[in-house]
Amino acid sequence: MTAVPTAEARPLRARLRGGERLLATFVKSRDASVAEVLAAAGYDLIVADLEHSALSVGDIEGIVRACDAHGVPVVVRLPASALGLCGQLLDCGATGIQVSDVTSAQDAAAARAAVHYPPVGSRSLSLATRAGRFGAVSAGEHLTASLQSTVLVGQIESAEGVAAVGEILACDAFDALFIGPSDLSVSMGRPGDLRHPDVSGPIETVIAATASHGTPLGIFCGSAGEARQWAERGLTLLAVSTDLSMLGAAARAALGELR
Ligand code: 3PY
Ligand code: MG
Repeated sequence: MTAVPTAEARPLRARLRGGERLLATFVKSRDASVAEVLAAAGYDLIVADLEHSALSVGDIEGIVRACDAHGVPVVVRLPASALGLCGQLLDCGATGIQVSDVTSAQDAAAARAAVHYPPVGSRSLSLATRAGRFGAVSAGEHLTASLQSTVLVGQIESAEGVAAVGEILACDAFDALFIGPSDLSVSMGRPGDLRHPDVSGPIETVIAATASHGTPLGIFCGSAGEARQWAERGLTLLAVSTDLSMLGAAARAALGELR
């Protein structure tokens, strides 16, 4: 049983941990119809972006509801400074949390504490929530389902995070790590130059560390072609573009043809 009233056929966490290739995209638009369009298109999961957007917790509830109708789970990406929102977001029915810029074992432990109930973490319990089926499940059922199905992803996107990837993996807090190439390129002093060895070298370090630890790895991809290349390298969680990037690209392409 899953923690939320969802049509999700096979729990995302099992698919992720099983090394299944998962195709995602980021959603930043506040209109849940946009997430619904993407869910209907067949993405394996939607990453709702609470770091680089105007989305609020209330928007996430609408996005989760829209995606539930298509059996598509929602993972919410947020900065570590917003870990206090994890309980509310999971109560809304989000399947997981993706924390940006994890740089230490302490960061990993804080993320785990924020998303899990005691004794694993410190999430507060209420069953008067979507996740608690508004009281239609017992506390015990909800706690068991949450522990089994809540997904936690940690982003590695700074020199500090790459240097600490071994200690982060050793915490076993995350179901997957996820490379943020843009921030990593800035952190390495090569903004936007993702192919520079100062950026590609650290990416290789993370690929090697996760492979030897047996932890699935994801990455943000600007295009389907990029995603294909990373898939060939064994990365399994492939987040391709964002709702707003896709809209902007389609709009510019149409204008380019007509002008
Ligand atoms: C980055 O590239 O920095 C990201 O966070 C992508 O999600
Ligand atoms: Mg980033």
